[in-house]
Amino acid sequence: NGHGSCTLWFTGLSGSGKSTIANAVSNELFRQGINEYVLDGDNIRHGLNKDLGFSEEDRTENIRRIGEVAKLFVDSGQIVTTAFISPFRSDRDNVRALFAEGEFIEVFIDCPLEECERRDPKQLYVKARKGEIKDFTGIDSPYESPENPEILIRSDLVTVEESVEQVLGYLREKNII
Ligand code: GGZ
Repeated sequence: NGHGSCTLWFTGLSGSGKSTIANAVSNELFRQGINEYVLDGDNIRHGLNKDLGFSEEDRTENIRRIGEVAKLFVDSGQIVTTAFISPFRSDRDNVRALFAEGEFIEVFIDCPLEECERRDPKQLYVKARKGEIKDFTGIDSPYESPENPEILIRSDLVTVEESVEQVLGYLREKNII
């Protein structure tokens, strides 16, 4: 079908812009006629993973299953974009190990916690600060930043359009699209 396949694995805090940028990338790939799909909380946590919560064990299992699903998409020749916090480095590295060299592209949506908290579109940080939500990433549950992401986007400093161009530029440079 004229293009390569890979996983664009977005990781970052709640409110960092993962879903927004992932969906904007997806729209642009679709516009270019590329076979692509986005996995996010809406289609995974409400279905396949609706038995899982936000304990460390459940997050690890969440990411493990999503990794296996992403692998199926890549085997079928598509570009799959995933948008999950995926806070633990070891979980992300285990997913990376499922893929051939170059097929797993870690996209770190790097946004300071203060900015995520300022945005707080769903008022989840407010609730977490009050103790109404336990184990909230960045508040009372850890986020382990990627050490060597293939792509790093400072989403507090660049626009969504610039972020999309950064991702597409990478895919072109690697001759995936
Ligand atoms: C973090 C939580 C939590 C807790 C509910 N911690 O901003 P959102 O709402 O739309 O994105 C968050 C989403 C995180 O789910 P993931 O599957 O991406 O997490 S992980 O990769 O860690 O498994 C947030 C909402 O779910 N949410 N409770 N305690 N985010």
